Amino acid sequence: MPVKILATGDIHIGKKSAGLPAETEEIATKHTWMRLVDLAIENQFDVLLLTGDIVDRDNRYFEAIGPLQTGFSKLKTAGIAVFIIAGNHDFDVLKQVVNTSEYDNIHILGANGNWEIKSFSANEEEVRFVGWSFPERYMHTDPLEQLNIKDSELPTFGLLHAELDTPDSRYAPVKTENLLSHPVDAWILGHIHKPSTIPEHQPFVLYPGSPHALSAKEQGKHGPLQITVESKNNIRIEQIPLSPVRYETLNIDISDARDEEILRKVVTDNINRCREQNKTELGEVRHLVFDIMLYGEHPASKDIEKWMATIRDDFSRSDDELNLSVRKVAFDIRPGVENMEELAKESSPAGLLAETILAIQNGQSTPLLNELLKKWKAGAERINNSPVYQNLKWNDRTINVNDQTGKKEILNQCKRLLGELLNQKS
Ligand SMILES: [Mn+2]
Repeated sequence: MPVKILATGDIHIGKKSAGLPAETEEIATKHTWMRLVDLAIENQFDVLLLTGDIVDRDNRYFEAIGPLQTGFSKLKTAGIAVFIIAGNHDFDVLKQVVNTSEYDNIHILGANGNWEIKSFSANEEEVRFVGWSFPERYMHTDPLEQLNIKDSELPTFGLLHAELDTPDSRYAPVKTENLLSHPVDAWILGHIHKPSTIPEHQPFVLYPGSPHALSAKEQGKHGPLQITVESKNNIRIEQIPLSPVRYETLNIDISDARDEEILRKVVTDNINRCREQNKTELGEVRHLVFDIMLYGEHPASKDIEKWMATIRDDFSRSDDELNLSVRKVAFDIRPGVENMEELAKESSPAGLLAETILAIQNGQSTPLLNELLKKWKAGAERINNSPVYQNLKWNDRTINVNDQTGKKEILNQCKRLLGELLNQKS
């Protein structure tokens, strides 16, 4: 029988999600904590791992103590073990909230910044947990320098609240390569609220992220990790969507929105598509919050802004159990040109830009376009070869220097410039 582990961090009990039109009970993280406890019990997990910042520093005593103790008691009754490390937010408060003599199922690992390793057995399988807790609010050095563990036959999980590959971080700067140098099968980290994608390779290095999205910076799916340990070489990890709030950004091309009705349809279609694409992950979501970026080319950008204000007001409607809302609308609209061919005949700067745009769109060339392309290529090569950018190369961040990429860039710039020129005229 496998060992079933539920892992999460950064619950920040005491906080609630920002940017919602109305305050409802479930947007407070303490409710997500209780749902997490219920999930662990209902799905018969053996262990709950908590990777720090469970309690938010600003609200650490009043709001957190009640729910935490209720949750820990329920877990104890259900026979579920809890392994916790402290983060920068709760380095001082956890010890006070968790009286470990009262809860023998709860283990705070690595108190006072000393690494600690504990083994745990369930279903005739044994695993190891190794962890380190923040000793104070800031930690400027890499805690891994103090870690010394021996290889083992047992599946080993590392718990650490830290910031990866950010040398000047105040929050335990850790190099990924140092994580990989220890005999650990999966590193479960805390501090970063955005869940990291789960890599295929081992050892695993992952941020479960916050189980409850707190702001528009924390987009997409949020929830704890389910870790199924069959053996040292067979560890399966999947994320369970649990957050009651989900933030999404929609980029919508409004170039064809001639009137308010069409704009409304374009926006609604995009929202419905987003819901459709993510429908398997929306079961627990009660608030779906959108940031909408309208872009494109339109002869009357002021109209678009006016129409969108009405649509936004009409928009917040609730259907079933899912509340939809728009947190923010942004515009990047270039005034379109009614007759580009006519304009291209003019010898003005606007005419030259129009001619260049048409040439790119029709796959033709002009002396100006050739000249621009040559300059773009030289500039792009210079950037690619600049020592400043060498470090980014591993990430495929170099510019693809070819005609197609160049023309696309030039087309965008010509359109933007033409928009600005025509705007000045009116
Ligand atoms: Mn933190």
